[in-house]
Amino acid sequence: MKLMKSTTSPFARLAHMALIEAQADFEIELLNPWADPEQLVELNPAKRVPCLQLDDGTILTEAMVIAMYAADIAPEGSHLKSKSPQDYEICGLAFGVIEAAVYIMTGRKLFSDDLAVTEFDETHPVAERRRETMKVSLGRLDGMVDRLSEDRLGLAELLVVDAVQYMDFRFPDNPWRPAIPNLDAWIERVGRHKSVSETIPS
Ligand SMILES: N[C@@H](CCC(=O)N[C@@H](CS)C(=O)NCC(=O)O)C(=O)O
Repeated sequence: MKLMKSTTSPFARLAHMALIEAQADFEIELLNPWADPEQLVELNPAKRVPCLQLDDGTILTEAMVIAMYAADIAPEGSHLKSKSPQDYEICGLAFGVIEAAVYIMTGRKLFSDDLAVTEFDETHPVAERRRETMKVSLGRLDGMVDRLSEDRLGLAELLVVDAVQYMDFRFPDNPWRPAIPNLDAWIERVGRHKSVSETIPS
């Protein structure tokens, strides 16, 4: 199977990390979705990454759908298969952080077509709202670190890594970054996993 992704997308990263944790056999096609590459547009009407083409031609879109599929094909005992309401609580918070961060980047694109220009962040009340979401959610997640495993990565663990590292990738040295010492220390420790180290946003 083939995963279409970009190196920056946290949604695509979730799909990629989950497929690695599922020990799936897949290849990667790197592309820029904003450039409307033919192969992506043909397969995914949303023109977005991630997009996973299975060997029988089935097309899976949307990060959480691909993560669910990864959990289905993962070997018995994989942490991807262990899902509790407490895990889902973490998943929801972390996914919300990712969505809020991407929302701000999309706002920048709408304002100036330049992701480096921060006028949207500085002037639009919705940007402030999304920043608040990131701050509060990350603060809550910091208090939930003892629920996260260091040795076995499931959906909750992958989403938390993805959320924190995407925030740091897109908003480096930002003055509003909340203090999340527990999460920072935990991420340092899980960096040894292939699903984390081989998918760092760039
Ligand atoms: N809801 C989708 C969001 C995917 C998404 O927004 N991907 C972005 C990259 S971070 C993209 O491909 N953007 C191109 C576009 O919006 O046209 C998911 O969960 O997979």
